[in-house]
Amino acid sequence: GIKERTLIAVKPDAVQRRLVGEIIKRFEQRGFQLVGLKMLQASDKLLSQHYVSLQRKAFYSSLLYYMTSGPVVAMVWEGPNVVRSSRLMVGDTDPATAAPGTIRGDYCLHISRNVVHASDSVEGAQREISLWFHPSELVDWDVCDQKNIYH
Ligand code: YYY
Ligand code: MG
Repeated sequence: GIKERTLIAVKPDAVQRRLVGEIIKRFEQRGFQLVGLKMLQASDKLLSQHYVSLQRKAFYSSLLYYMTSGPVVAMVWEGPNVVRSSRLMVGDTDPATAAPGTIRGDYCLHISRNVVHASDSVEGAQREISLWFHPSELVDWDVCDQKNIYH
């Protein structure tokens, strides 16, 4: 729906590489609406909940080490089909096969340092947003020129 929301996180490698503004810019310019934003040092507890489905993967411990190696910028973006559109904007999990023009296809080379997280389903997005944000941290606001973006 039009009020669909997703969790986007700028990972520690991208924060270190000063890509925060570039990543925010792409979602802003696409027309999506920012409804939550914070920088944090993510805890092992938060990341083990966030990546619960990957606990048995060989790369899991190195993934948690990387994701706790420095601050993350967590965001909630809202708009029509934002979950699917943001996955397309982010590109394939493996930057080696991410299309040029996507965030991963433009800014990284290796799957273990792939700069950004995007939720992969509407239900997954709701679960992840509730892990990363308290409801009071999300702002329900109206875009003044919405008629220019939504039909
Ligand atoms: O949703 P997405 O981030 O594109 O991929 P997931 O399959 O959910 O994996 C999460 C995260 O784990 C991925 O962004 C990088 C890392 N990872 C890895 O380091 N090596 C793999 N073979 C698969 C995933
Ligand atoms: Mg995923």
